[in-house]
Amino acid sequence: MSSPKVLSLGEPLIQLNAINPGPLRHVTLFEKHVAGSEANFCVASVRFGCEATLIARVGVDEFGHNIVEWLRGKGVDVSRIVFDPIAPTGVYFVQRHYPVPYKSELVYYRKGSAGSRLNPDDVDERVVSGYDLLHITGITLAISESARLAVFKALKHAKRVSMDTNIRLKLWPSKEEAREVILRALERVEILITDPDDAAVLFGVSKFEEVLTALKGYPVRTLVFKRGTKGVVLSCDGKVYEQRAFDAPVEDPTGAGDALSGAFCALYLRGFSPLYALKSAVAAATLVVSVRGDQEAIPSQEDAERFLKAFEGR
Ligand code: KDG
Repeated sequence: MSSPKVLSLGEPLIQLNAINPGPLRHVTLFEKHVAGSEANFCVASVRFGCEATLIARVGVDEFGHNIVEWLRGKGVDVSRIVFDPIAPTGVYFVQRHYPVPYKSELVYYRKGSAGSRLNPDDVDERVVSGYDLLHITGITLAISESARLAVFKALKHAKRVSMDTNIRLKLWPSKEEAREVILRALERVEILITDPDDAAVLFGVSKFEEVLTALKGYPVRTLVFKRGTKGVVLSCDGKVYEQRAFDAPVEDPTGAGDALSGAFCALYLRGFSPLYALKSAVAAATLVVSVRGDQEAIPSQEDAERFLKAFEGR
């Protein structure tokens, strides 16, 4: 049987990750990585056995070439990434363990970037309808009006849709606008990935059962609810599954959610049981948390199994 095909659209970014924890003003060394939520999702879905394509724009600059060459090397189909001659590739910095230990803060330099110039002309409806799953995030809905229109165009033609709400408040003019736009997109979503903070913005509630109730009236059949150190709860066709978080050192949690979404959606599409997909996805997220960089430690399915075996009974 051929591998399921997933499609995503969003802004790939260059990440400059602080080598040392603490406030960025005192950091002298940064490590460069390729990142961006939707690019991370594509890499994770390839690692877990799907084919993945990213629709995006990057600048005609060294960082743009870096992103395209890296993603191609990771097995992502980059044929729909446009080199935009007008604007540069976006970058962001990661401040780690400050002011909250075990958390990271993202500092963006991306306004007017090539990635934010994504627009409906980049989305070919016949292409979208040829994929098994379209994955969208709240980030692409936030970065510009044209990127938002591109997402809504893709939504019209997608067979099945997954969405990670990924509300980055720094990117939205207001919580109200985030709420209104993301709830509009939710009308097409079958697999929803979210967390208590985003649920509070969207539905005014933050407990799993309350979110399930709030979702009545939307087409969501699968809810992946990330609760950080408390683990993940999954509701799938009316059944509830739970996976605790694994105890592992935290270097930088950035990107862990994307590894989780990509791994879960890939295994789910491939017909594995919801619990197996959930466990493997939490294993992938744990490995990403334990290093700097969003994509380097995303495991293969086989390595996720080795991880789970090592943790069994601990
Ligand atoms: O989920 C990780 C992403 O947040 C990170 O790679 C940067 O895409 C990014 C964003 O917009 O925050």
